[in-house]
Amino acid sequence: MTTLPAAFAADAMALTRQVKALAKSCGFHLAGVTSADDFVETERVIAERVQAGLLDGLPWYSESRARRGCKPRILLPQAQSIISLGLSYNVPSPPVPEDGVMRGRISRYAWGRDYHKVFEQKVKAFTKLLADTGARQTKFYVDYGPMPDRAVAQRAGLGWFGKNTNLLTTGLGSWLFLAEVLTDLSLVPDRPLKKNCGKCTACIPACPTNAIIAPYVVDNRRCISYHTIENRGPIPREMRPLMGDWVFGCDICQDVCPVNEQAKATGDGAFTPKDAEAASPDLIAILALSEAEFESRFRGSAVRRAKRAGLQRNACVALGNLRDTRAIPALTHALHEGESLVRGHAAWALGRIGGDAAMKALRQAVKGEDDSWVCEEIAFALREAKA
Ligand code: B12
Ligand code: SF4
Ligand code: SF4
Repeated sequence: MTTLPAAFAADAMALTRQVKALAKSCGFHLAGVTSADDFVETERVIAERVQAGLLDGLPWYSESRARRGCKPRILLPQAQSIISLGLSYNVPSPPVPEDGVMRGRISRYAWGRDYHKVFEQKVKAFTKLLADTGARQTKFYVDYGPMPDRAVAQRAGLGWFGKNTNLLTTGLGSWLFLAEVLTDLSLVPDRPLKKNCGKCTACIPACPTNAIIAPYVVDNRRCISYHTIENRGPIPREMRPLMGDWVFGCDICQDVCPVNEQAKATGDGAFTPKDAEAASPDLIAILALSEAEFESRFRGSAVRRAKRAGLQRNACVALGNLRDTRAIPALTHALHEGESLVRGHAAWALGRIGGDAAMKALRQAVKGEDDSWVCEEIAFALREAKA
């Protein structure tokens, strides 16, 4: 009788090792296990942040959805274990062409194929293999699920919370996508790592918009990543000058992180940019994209999420921040031809560049403009250009 638990534990350990080996064979860089117990502390933290408005702007991110995501057995009643999976996207950076073209920046995670698709393919292959080990029930989430991916990964020992809120890992840094598989298999949980950021605070002052309002707390409404990807409306005027040349996402709080200096550039090949444009796009060319051209250029890429008007809005802001008079003709064209969202931001960019040509374009545009918000942007831009 007394040998049974030991035998059971040995079996569970062997199964856990087998499951992790299967995850590696499917191309995942990291795999860890945690129990299917509730994420009590995470639920508390998330509810507090939602109530404080720190996740405002994300209509799909509700408190009730997040609370559900912290209770794995609501998602899969038979769940015994959660397998946390990490996939590195740290591929070598393409050199920025030195051709004098006005370029924006796309964050590293979106240089190659859309990670949701890459992850889904790999996770599906993995869950098939899990079934062969005896799993009868599995359910997986890739980013867009209700589960708190970082908290799952932290508890499964993949890494630790950075003060920029990203999950940091030894060897791969924070350049890592996360997903999880809930399963009825009884696996041996990993222990959370005992690591932390120590005295480092580099990411906090490096954030140009002060979005990291305290260690481990990001205010979504101030984050460039939110504004360039998720925000479907105008970018608040006070944020625009702080956004630099980012047109999709932002990597600053990860670029300055010393843990990332040690990160191996061995990310999945699917994330390799096909050319320099995929990381540093020509901003004028973005402004000129038709809907069909946008679709064909960004098919299979995460950048599609911003939609054409959102990306062109972002290109206007980046051009305004570059303050290069060569952008005036393209911005003037956008001021007449674009959707109202783009017209308003083109006006702002012209006001920021300033000078006679920009003023002339703004004065002419106001005559034919019938959208009150765009008129307001033009009036503001004219005041800026004069100043
Ligand atoms: C909403 C969201 C966003 C929002 C809000 C970001 C945020 N920090 O909350 C926006 C649009 C701004 C965003 C941006 C980005 N995101 Co995002 N995003 C998410 C999403 C969908 C939910 C995150 C969430 O629940 N936030 C709520 C807050 C409360 O949780 P949290 O910030 O993670 O905080 C945790 C810790 O800080 C910790 N904590 C809190 N207090 C304390 C106190 C102490 C002392 C300690 C130790 C810990 C601690 O507990 C919290 C809960 O786990 C997840 C996917 C998912 N389903 O989980 C992806 C996810 C977090 N994003 C991801 C990525 C890659 C990004 C970007 C890097 C993309 C980019 N380059 O532009 C940026 C990074 C910006 C940043 N500094 O966070 C990855 C992160 C991978 C990683 N290694 O961490 C995820 C996991 C997607 C994925 N499946 O791979 N994102
Ligand atoms: S992603 Fe950019 S804007 Fe957002 S917290 Fe990090 S540095 Fe700040
Ligand atoms: S920059 Fe420093 S404080 Fe910020 S996440 Fe990295 S190690 Fe932590």
